[in-house]
Amino acid sequence: MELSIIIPSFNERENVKIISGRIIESLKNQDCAYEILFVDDSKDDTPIILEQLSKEHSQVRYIHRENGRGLGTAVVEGFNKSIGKKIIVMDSDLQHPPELIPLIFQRLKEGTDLIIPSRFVPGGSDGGLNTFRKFVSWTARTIGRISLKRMRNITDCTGGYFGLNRSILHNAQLDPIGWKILMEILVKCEYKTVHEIPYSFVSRHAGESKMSMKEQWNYLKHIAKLIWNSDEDRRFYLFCAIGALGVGVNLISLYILVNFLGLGDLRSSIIASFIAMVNNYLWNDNLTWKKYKKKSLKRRFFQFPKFLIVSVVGIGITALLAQTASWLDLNIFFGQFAGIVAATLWNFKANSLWTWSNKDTNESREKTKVIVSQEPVQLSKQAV
Ligand SMILES: Nc1nc2c(ncn2[C@@H]2O[C@H](COP(=O)(O)OP(=O)(O)O)[C@@H](O)[C@H]2O)c(=O)[nH]1
Ligand SMILES: [Mg+2]
Repeated sequence: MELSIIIPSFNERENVKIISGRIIESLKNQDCAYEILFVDDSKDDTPIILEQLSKEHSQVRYIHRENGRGLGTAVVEGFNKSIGKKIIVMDSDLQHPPELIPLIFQRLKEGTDLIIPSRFVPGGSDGGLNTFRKFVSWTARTIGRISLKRMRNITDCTGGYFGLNRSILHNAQLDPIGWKILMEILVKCEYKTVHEIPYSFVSRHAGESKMSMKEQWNYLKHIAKLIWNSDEDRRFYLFCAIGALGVGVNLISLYILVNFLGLGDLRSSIIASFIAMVNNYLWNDNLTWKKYKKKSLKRRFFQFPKFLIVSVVGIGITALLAQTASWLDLNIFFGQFAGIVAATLWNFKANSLWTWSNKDTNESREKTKVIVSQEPVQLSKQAV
């Protein structure tokens, strides 16, 4: 089987027949064997309609789960029970135009691993949500894109419409909390190419949205879990947390040195900073880059000096930005804050590549580099 179209459904009695008809119509000129697999958790009579549909059309199949456990697990169940080499996932309420399926399928056949129809690339539109839902959706997407590196270049990383090559699922343990299965795939699967295609997200055809506050909360829990599961993201947040801890250690040390040991201000400040750097170094060595612990004594010996050099350059970057702000007559706190952000990024990158390089460990550094592309604007007319 070349293609499986997986459709999660929950109380979609008015929609399942129409979406099946539109999919069959859109694929009628394609010479391809495909299946439409509904994974249904409905409490209404949707399963009865699905049963009729599966009798009328040989392409339509469905699984009905009595005690369904949400949208994400429904899609994973669809992955496990479908047989197509290529997979397309879409909602059942017709907010995702089935007429885009041939183009998604075409791009998959051309060899792209993951295709994401996007509302937010030129030619796409997000007309199907009201202003409040648009705002909630934008906030959720922004939080996701800031939090997870793999989502940063993807404009529509929280949508429910996407296509993929089944092979990218092979080594991934998918265990989504809640709805955003695409996020789970983006973070956990091994893929090389992602391609976004513009499309217009329209209003639901019939029935009601099942989005709820609980799902928004699940989304945040899902992001936290993915950060913990993703080596590259977890390292960055651990590094930031240790940096924040270091500020505390620095201030407490300064207090002790000045008040209890009676050292002068300048000497106390320098020693306190040094203690904080040792503190940060030890935490990072044993936690953040634990996997990259150096085995050779010589490399270990040079590691702390490397960490110090990186930190000193970081302090220089902060000072430079603070000074620039003051030259430009901007608030010094603004400059210092921008400097801290820039220095944190520098420190993380430099420590990652230099201080804790993977030269004498067997760990390969990061996952494969991912190339993200978008459909050229002139082709956007094909989007519906
Ligand atoms: N199988 C299954 N599908 C669900 C569940 N919750 C929502 N869906 C389906 O997921 C899709 C998206 O849900 P929808 O309510 O339209 O959310 P919205 O588009 O964000 O307003 C629709 O096709 C729903 O029928 C669930 O618990 N199980
Ligand atoms: Mg919907």
